Amino acid sequence: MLIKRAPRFKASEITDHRLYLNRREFMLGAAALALLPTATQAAQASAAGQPLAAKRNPDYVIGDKPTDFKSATTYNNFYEFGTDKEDPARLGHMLKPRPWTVQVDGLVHKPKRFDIEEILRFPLEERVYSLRCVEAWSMVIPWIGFPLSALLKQVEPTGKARYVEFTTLKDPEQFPAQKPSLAAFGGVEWPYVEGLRLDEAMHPLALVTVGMYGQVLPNQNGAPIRIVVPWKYGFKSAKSLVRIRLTEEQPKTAWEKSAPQEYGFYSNVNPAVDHPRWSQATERRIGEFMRRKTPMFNGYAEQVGSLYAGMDLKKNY
Ligand SMILES: Nc1nc2c(c(=O)[nH]1)N[C@H]1C(S)=C(S)[C@@H](COP(=O)(O)O)O[C@H]1N2
Ligand SMILES: [Mo]
Repeated sequence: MLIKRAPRFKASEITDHRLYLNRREFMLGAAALALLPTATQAAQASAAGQPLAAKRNPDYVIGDKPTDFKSATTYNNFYEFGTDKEDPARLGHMLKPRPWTVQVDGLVHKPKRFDIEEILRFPLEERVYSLRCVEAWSMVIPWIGFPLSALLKQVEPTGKARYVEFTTLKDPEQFPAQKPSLAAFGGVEWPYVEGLRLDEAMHPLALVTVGMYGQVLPNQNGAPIRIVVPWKYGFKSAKSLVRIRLTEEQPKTAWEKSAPQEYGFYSNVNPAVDHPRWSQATERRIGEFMRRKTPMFNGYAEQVGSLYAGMDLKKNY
């Protein structure tokens, strides 16, 4: 039998967001980040690595084998630490996930600042979702969290609320790539902002996430609290959140601001709509050799398709 060897790396896999940097800016940024200390002792204010109990919810477990923990925690996109995949694991110790609060406000009857300890008292469950990055690779991760709808119900959105905006911490002391000298590093304006329509946010698949692989969320994966929206490209799943705001207007997301022709508000996983610089028809599952076909809505077409009934998904990419 003739086995056709696929090239190990296709151009599509190395043309990532960092092409946005002009070369000089990128080199300067990378050099500055390289001078920072690597992880000292683990004894930071961080709870990362501690076990976190959660019962698996079989209704939300895909059959695919989870990616190994090492890959899921050393191959990350978290531009606040730099644009290289290894930067978040190397510099993640600079983030202090305790103490931490999340402000949930905007168009709600009961705005509230949640302490992270209070967030951890929501009934936690384990769910296995794949995360499909817009760069055409994916991982399968056993997340721990609870439906975003449970959090939103507590603050009681008003009748005017139509969108939910998610904001990541802005603190250059903890996120080295936010240093003013590295402003616009990675092409992103800080803080990192993402958004969902309210009905998307209320969908049972949308998960407030505080852990993975039976542990408290590692810093490089968005400690202490992030969202995971499995039917959308990975960048919608914003990390290290400090604010969740209900709005009437569609939020302006960080990626829309930096490259509107490439990253729209919806960003549903859609193999039929190519990224302007590469195909989205297939993906490289980290740890596998053959590429896989990417399914519509990352495999959740049956569950989420009705949210987009009648919409032109080529226009609303
Ligand atoms: N605040 C913030 N959130 C972020 C990002 C980021 O750069 N900053 N990167 C996004 C992208 S592009 C992806 S693919 C996922 C990666 O999540 P993981 O590292 O836990 O796999 O996080 C998303 N959330
Ligand atoms: Mo991504």
